[in-house]
This record gives sequence, C-alpha cells and structure tokens, in this order.
Amino acid sequence: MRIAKFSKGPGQTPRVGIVEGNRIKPLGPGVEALCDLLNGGDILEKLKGPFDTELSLDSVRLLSPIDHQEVWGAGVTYERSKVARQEESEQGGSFYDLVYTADRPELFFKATPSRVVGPGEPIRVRQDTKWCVPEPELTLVLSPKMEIVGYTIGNDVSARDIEGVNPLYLPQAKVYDACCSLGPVITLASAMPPIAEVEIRLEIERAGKVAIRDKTSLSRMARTLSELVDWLGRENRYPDGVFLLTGSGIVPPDDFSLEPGDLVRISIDGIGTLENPVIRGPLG
Ligand code: DO4
Ligand code: MG
Repeated sequence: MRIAKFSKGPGQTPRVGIVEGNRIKPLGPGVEALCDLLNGGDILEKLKGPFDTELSLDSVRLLSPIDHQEVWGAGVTYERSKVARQEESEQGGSFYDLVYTADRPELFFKATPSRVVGPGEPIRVRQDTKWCVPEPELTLVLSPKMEIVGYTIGNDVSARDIEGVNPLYLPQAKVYDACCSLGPVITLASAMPPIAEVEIRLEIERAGKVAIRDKTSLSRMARTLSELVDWLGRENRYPDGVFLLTGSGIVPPDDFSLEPGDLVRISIDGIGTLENPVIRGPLG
C-alpha cells in the first residue's frame, strides 16, 4: 500500500490518501495529516477509511509526505560514501574510516519540514559552494514508537567542498533552504520488496541528456536499518514521528557538481521515482 500527501490545487488544504494505480483515495475525518496516521493506534486500521471521493492522480499535486516531523540523516553507511568523504576532506579524513567501522553510526540533523521540498519542486545549490551533489537515499518513516512504518525516497543534497574544508562545517554543507527532497509516496513496510534486494538508481539530466547514471543496492549497506533506528531513538523522542535518510551509496564523479537547470531523478524499487529540478540562488 502506498500513501501520499496531496493538494487539489493552490490554496487547498493538503490531504493524505491511498494511491491505487492512477487513482488516489483521500482519507476522511480523523486522518487529515500524516501525523494523524503516525500518532498512536493501529495504522492499518486507520487506513481502512472512511474515504472521501476518489480522485485521479493526474488531477492532484503530490507533495512531500511530511508535516511536523524532523528529518535526520545517517552518514558513511556505504563504502562508496566513506571513500568519497576521505577524498574530499582536506585533512585526509581518518574520522570517516573510524565512523564506518565504529559501533555508533554517524547521525546528523538534516532538515525541518520547511526546508524539505516535494516531487517536482526545486532543490537548491547553495550560493557559496562550487561542489554540490545529490545523495539518493532510502528513507525510513518512523512512528513515535520508532517502528518502521514505511519507506520513501530522500535526496540529501550536500555541498562537498564545504564539508571537505572542515567536517565541523557539516551542518552548513547539509542544512539550508530546499536542501532535501522527499517523496513521491510512502510505501508501507509490509508492501516493500525484501530490503536487501532493493536497488537505488540515480539519473541526472543536463540540457536534455543524461549526464550521470548510476545505481547501488541496499545489500551494500554496511549497517542494518534496525541498528540505525535504535541509535536514532537513543535519548530522543519524536512525538510526531521522524524521517531517517539512511546514507548514500552513489556518489557522482569528483568533477561533477549540480548546476541550475539539471534534473535529478532518483528511483527506488517498491517506491517509485522522485524528480526535482535544480536551482541556485534565492528561493522564489
Ligand atoms: O559525513 C558526511 C555525511 C555522509 C552522508 O550524508 C552519507 O553518507 O550519505
Ligand atoms: Mg547523505
């Protein structure tokens, strides 16, 4: 089962619905927002309805499937990410090696809901970076009880040069307006293919041509999802649930940086495709 947050048009209150083929069934009273689904009670019961009139997917705009949740990221969970960070680091980056094998994973605060964009909305390159990349990541949707309710696609857009100068600049490399994209839907955990078989694919289109095409598999992740969830839940509560990006196993070549006009397309088996254009400069 796939859940989406959508709007029927400008000025309309966002709703939550179940996606079935090319139709969406809006959930009725009691489940107006994602936090209503995640907070307490049996989510599957809440998804039994009642529903409002079914709509065609073409007639609505899919939004990022978030309302009040924090967004966190896990880092250096794939060997590819570890090697890339060591290469970009001006200090040599031994801490990336250490965190890759340490018990405690790298977990960082990625975004507040206002910094997250949805399908089709622009992600942004910071104006003070020369080296910015998308990071395509399987993203966990966690309930306040830290259960993996579902999965969505996340793009942890990052300025590699800013982090490379000094890892203490990580929050500036990672957290800014339109630094993260989520969507297009949440696939319930019970509807996902076996996680180790899931593939993540990245395509970056520039001037109408595919400039970057790469893929990885969840089987390459060096940590388990439950291990990441366990660490995220230590000493922190998330009353409305939380999103966790689980790290990137795809890193574009070192001479590549996102440019305005690029189109970033991330596909994950069982979820779909998240596409965002790239802009630089102030938000409109
Ligand atoms: O240490 C930097 C962040 C790593 C990251 O975001 C990733 O591995 O995906
Ligand atoms: Mg990342």
